[in-house]
Amino acid sequence: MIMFAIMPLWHWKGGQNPSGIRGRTTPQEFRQRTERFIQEYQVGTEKGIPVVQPPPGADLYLEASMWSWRPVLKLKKGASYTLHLSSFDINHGFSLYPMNLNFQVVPGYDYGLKVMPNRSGDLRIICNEFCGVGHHIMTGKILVEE
Ligand SMILES: [Cu+2]
Repeated sequence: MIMFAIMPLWHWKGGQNPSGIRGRTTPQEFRQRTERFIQEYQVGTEKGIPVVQPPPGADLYLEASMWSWRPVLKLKKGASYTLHLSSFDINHGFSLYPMNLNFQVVPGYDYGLKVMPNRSGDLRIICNEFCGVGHHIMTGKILVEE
């Protein structure tokens, strides 16, 4: 019974489960939103993927689709953002390397996470949900600057 009581308590007190903002969307709607976000903040391209540099506090849109993450995000260390994740086609998994962060990315759902990068460098996004023949090449990038 103690363990049973600890489970919900740990969700609020444990600090390891971010309470995200979950909303409904459609793949088309989320793609349009992502494209608008890219148009607004694009600063370059990397291997055909747009690189965006939004200001601190901005809403970030990251779309997973077979087999890429779009766009590449350039963020500031210590600034807070809301990261919106969704998929265009099937279920994918967002895993941030080398940090211990894992989220399901599901089509039709917009999962908003409050994020604040606490180290600078080059972070890789890896898909951790098997999604077909291109699964192993499905990597994305988040660049964090000082
Ligand atoms: Cu995938």
